[in-house]
Amino acid sequence: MAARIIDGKAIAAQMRAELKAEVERLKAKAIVPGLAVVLVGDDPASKSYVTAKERACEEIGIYSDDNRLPAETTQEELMALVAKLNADPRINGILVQLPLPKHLDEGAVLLAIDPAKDVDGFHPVNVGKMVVGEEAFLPCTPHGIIQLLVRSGVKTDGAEVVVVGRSNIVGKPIANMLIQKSPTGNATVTVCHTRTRDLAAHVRRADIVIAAAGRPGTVTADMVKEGAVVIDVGVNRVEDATKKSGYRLVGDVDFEAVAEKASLITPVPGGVGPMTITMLLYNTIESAKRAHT
Ligand code: L34
Repeated sequence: MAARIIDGKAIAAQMRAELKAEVERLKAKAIVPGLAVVLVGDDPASKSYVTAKERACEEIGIYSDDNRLPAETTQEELMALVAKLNADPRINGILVQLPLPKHLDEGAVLLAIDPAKDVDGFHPVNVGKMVVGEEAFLPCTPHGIIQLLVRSGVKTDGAEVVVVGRSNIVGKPIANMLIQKSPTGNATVTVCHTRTRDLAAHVRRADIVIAAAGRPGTVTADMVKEGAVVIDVGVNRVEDATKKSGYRLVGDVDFEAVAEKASLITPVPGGVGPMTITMLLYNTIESAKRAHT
């Protein structure tokens, strides 16, 4: 079987058009959603994601407040900025791009963000609400994956899902979302990680594979069941002298070979990445609506 491509860029563009119309409706009621973006240091990948997030805000009419701090920023300075943004009524969402430089305490920063402005869904209050199935901001990457599945007609009810990776940003939340008793859940989920004994044996059973290990070549064609749906969350920069930038992006999946066996597959770039940004816009608009009801 040759896979159909799940075009994340196209699905993201369609959702952003819907969100733009929603922002216009809010503006007619004098509500302007606002997102504060915080980047500490100058990691090139983080810089490009943050810039893309700000540009996406502009495109759909969300006010964006850019906060770029030097790598030497202290914990106290960062905590003071978060406190200021918590108190600013123009700001409905606060995004602190991860990872932070090593000398900073990530957990303490995430805990300091007002849960009502935590549009990344990383505050323990929102994580806990998600786990027990209460309404909460859902983390953007897994939320984007759910949207890709829904909008591609993939049913999760009763499906065997194998998640490869157990990060707080992707693996843990997507596994939780997919086991919820809900129309976008009801899956049987296995989470694999670096200590899993026989990765291939698990992945071979999957109707849906979610590769979020952060390592190229993690999922190879021999591991994938004929007709499986493959979602590639990896965004790995590998050196490539033929590119102007000196690198190219690859996912965690051996795309060419796996595409021969899968029924549906996401590309990298142009798969999950654009949806992550789109769900951040979605959550910011939701937050603005909640602030005004
Ligand atoms: N706080 N930190 C916080 N929230 C997040 O949701 C993120 N994440 C991850 C890293 N740290 C974070 C992102 O924003 C990963 N991530 C992210 C966002 C966007 C893209 C990839 C990862 C993206 O747009 N990817 C494009 C290619 C971009 C490029 O050319 O470099 C794509 O098509 O996949």
